[in-house]
Amino acid sequence: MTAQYHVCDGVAVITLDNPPVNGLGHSTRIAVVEGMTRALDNSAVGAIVLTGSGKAFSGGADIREFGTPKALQEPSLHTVIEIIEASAKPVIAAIHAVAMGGGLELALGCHYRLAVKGTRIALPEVSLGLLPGAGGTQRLPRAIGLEAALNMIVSGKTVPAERLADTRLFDQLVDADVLDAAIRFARHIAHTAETHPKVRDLPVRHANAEAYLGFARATVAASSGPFPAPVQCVEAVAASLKPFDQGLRGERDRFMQLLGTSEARALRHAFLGERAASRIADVPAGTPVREVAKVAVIGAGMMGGGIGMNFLNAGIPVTVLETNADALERGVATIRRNYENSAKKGKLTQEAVEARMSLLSTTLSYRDIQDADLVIEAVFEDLSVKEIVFRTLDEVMKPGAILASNTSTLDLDRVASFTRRARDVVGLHFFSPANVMKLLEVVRGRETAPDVLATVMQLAKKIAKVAVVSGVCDGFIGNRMLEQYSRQAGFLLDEGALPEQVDRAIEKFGFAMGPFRMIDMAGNDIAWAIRKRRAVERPDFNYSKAGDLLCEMGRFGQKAGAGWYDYKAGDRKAYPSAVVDEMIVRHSKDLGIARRPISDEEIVERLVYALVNEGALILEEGIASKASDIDMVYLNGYGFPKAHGGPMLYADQVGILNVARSMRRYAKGYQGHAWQIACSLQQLADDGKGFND
Ligand code: 3H9
Repeated sequence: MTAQYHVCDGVAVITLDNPPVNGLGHSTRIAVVEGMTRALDNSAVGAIVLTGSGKAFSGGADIREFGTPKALQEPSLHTVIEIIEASAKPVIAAIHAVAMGGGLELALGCHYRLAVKGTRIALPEVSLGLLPGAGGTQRLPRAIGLEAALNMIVSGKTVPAERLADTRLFDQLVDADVLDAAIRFARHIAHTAETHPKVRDLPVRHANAEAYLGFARATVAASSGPFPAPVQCVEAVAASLKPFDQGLRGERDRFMQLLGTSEARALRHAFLGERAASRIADVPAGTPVREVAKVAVIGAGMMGGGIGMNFLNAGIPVTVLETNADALERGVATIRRNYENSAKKGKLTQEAVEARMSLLSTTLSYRDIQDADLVIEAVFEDLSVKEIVFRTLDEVMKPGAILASNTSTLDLDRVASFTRRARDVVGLHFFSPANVMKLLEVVRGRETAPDVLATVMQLAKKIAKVAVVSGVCDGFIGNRMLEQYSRQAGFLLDEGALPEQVDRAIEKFGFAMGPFRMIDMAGNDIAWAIRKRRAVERPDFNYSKAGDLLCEMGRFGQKAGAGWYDYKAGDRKAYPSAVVDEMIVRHSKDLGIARRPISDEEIVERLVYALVNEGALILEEGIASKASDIDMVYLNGYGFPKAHGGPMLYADQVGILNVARSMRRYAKGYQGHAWQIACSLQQLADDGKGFND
């Protein structure tokens, strides 16, 4: 049973019992209705208390049921709330920890609500591409006022219960033991009141509703990008000014409409995918973890400093090691400057800046880091440099310390082989700027121990990263796929496109930044060096030569004031460059290519499908264990548009058959050999399935 029922001295207590957060799935809804029926049928029961077990009152509708028939099966959440609201016996919600989404809507259907102070209250459906669909858009404005409700519903933000203490949302806030308080309240109310209040009967208050809604409509429409839900939230809340049942019907229609959108599917996928990424098939949930109370970072450059900040932010002491005092001083100054900037923007108090800086220490000697529980190397990306570092770490670090490399391309198993403790070695690939970017690729070596993996996955949560496990291969999940994407971008130039067109097309699709603006920021010289290495390692793996010609012109990107684009001093804006465009056109001529107009649609397909095909190979090889892991890498580390849910989900939404058909067409074109369609992708196309089915 996913809800328990017991009677205690004239009060029936229905306890939601559906871990982890009492999601209101089908079986829970049935169990609540059964509890209500028993309570209403029992003449010895005078009042009913509805509460939740474990770590939440309720986190809302069961997100995992969306997209399945169970989501809409009766009793729906509407029906459950209707039964509660219509009950002749008073129903009291006893709320603790979390009341979100459908959970809050359920509480709003009760006659009275008691909550523990500090309870997190939200209608966060908008973050899932939805609106509150079980009366929230109608009852919350009645309980807390139009404007406050609209703000909560459009932003999806969580507020502590105390902030709503003066509203009709709560009848009492208590310090602890809300169930006990609710039972006492229930006994009292059962004997003293004849009728019990319903939120639906309250008026919606606002001094100037029409003007306010006009303002809200305009601002929300301007800021919601490709997502339809925020605007729909405003309209649903606006309808709360109408008679209750009319508003409720409107809410239902809008909810159903949003539920089927690709944006809602993408956001749901992101929510569940982030959490699924932390589950590793052969590392069971209860695997013991190592304590990480002290961290050391080797290298005080931009990467090392950013990595260190993550731990300082989480209250974990960090020692940064460098080879010379100047580099250390510069590194510490950069960390302080970053914090001071956050303080200037009001994101941190000065005390918090000092508290974080006080956890930071520096050293030039490995002896001072030997008792760290985790050491992360962020030195120059060269195997011989890493070898020196890891041989030294093996000598000095205490037994059981986790030895991590921030390598983005090198073979982690080689790195581990420089030590006599390969089980303790793991890759922690942070993305720049490391204190900002959410993604952490956790690279699992051949011998990495399960408890090391479990420890770093848990630690990743503590430092607010989305951690995804990758096997060992060149570029791991993210950069390996990016290489195919970049290759296609280059080939498009050879055939007829210009950098600005490619960037514009993919940015219109929703990417934060197109490939040419991105590489100008990262440095064309870095990509050039990788291509030179590749030419030796894999001579069959070709690229457009336009990137090399660009580097030969000294156009290394923003840092050189010139790259694929022109840049002006003190301005990061990219200006199309006539010189570069000329070079590209000349290069096509030298290749004997008659340049052709290329549509934006082709640009998007070739770039995104190149990611998809490599993603499919990565799955086949077991480098990533599930398609959603790949999507989490791209959503959190590479600026893939959230509205599309990642390359693999996007392919599913387009239909794998259509994707494969386009790939076959491109395989017949210029540099068609780059389209070696992955067998697994072809198989899915043949079976009419998707990567995420
Ligand atoms: C809705 O209510 C629609 C209605 O308006 C209308 C219906 C008709 N369902 O985040 P955590 C799981 S839409 C199922 O790591 P935390 C989650 O997957 C819903 N499962 O923990 C994870 O599972 P696992 C509106 C859920 O303590 C585990 O719980 N509600 C749900 O950091 C722990 O999650 C929301 O959008 C759910 N609703 O945070 C609330 N929620 O361990 C979304 C969580 O197997 N949830 N899980 O990987 C949250 O914001 C946070 O999870 C919460 C707990 C604050 C509740």
